[in-house]
Amino acid sequence: MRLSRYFMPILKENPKEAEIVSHRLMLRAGMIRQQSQGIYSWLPLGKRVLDKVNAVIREEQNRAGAIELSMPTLQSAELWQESGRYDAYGKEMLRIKDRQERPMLYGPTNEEMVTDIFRASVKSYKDLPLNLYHIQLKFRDEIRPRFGTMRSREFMMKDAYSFDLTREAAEHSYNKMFAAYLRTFDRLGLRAIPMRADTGPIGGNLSHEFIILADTGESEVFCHKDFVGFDIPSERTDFDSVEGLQAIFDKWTSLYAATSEMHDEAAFNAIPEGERLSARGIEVGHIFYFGTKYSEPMGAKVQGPDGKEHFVHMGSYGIGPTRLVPAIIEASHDDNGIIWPASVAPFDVVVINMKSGDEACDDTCELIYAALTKAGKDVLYDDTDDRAGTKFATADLIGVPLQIIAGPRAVANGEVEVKDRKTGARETMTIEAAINRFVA
Ligand code: 5CA
Repeated sequence: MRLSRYFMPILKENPKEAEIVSHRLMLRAGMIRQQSQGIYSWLPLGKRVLDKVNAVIREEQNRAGAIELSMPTLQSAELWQESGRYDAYGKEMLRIKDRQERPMLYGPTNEEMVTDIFRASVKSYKDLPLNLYHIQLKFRDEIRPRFGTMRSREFMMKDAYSFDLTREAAEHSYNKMFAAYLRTFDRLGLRAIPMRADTGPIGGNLSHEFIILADTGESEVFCHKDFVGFDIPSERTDFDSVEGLQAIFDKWTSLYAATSEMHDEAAFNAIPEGERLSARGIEVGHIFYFGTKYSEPMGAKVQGPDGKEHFVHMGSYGIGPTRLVPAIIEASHDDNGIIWPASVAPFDVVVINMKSGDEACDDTCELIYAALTKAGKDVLYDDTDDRAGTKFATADLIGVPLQIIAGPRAVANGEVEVKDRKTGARETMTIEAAINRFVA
């Protein structure tokens, strides 16, 4: 991508409305734009990051055996009357009428709709377990939308829904998502700690929130310090192994960890003082087991091996991609801007032409840009007429992990500089070596 032809509206000034660093940096880097309160457009740079976050989420959901589909944002009120949640959900739900005056709503979550899909087609225990997910916009009319896309009214959610014949089988499904979440957040460069949590309007009695520790987090959390060093389930994890996944779950729930709603002061104080962690956190994922809460009122049942009909045991599993993007920034930035982990960086590398119009600089940059693009890298080429200082500041602000800097003096020697955004380390090397570093 040539920056001269891209759309990346950088802000020079710090936006006054932004209270936390991620919101400030997302606005300054031209990633998002607020359209009305708590409703955002994702501009091209932000969209690239969001897509990469979703790609990681998708890979790990698929690895754990979940199957992707796509459900609509608008739902009919009838489904929610069946489950009994239409009235219970309250003002957070945006209620709409169509031209026939039929009550509709903009989905805040999809338990009812997915249960409807399930009951229409699945009739036998032989088709279980089943886990269906989508990555879709949701709307919740939050009382206090704030911090940009961290808590917005329209937001994106990956929501998965599992169906099993028995409670035991449903617990295995729960453990699959539990392990998949640990892997997902780790690949996004985050350390997420599963904490016992309140189930709120989703319901049920088994639930964990996945929390990133951050001073700007909205939740108050309490846990054992050792979580910070726990091993993440490997790529070779066998998601069909009941014992293997139970062992992961048991390990990760063996120490105290709870959000303030579930906090047990006595249990926390039983931890030796130096090993207690009382901090603030960002909830990036939330998983629930709620048994037959939806399957019973909505009649979602299958024939079991005993020939009888059984209401299915269900769970639901949410991740907030549009919250994860600012959460990653909260965890990874410095005074100059964002520092993206490679897994979600909008571009792999930015090529900075320090003197656009200078023939040698132009030729060198074009050569590198073409070679890296051909090698399948996402390359941003800063070919604008801006001053070198402005280009450096922009590259640092948008947080691309590596920069290739081509200035007249180095280029005259057949060399360029490669800068690591995170460490600031710079290395001068031949043009060929710079290309090989990315292609190899
Ligand atoms: N149906 C269940 C799980 S699929 C559910 O709705 N769970 S939830 O309410 O906990 O939301 C799941 C995730 O969505 C949260 O962990 C959070 O990451 C994200 N999320 C929820 N509300 C918002 C919001 N207002 N803005 C941004 N992200 C949100």
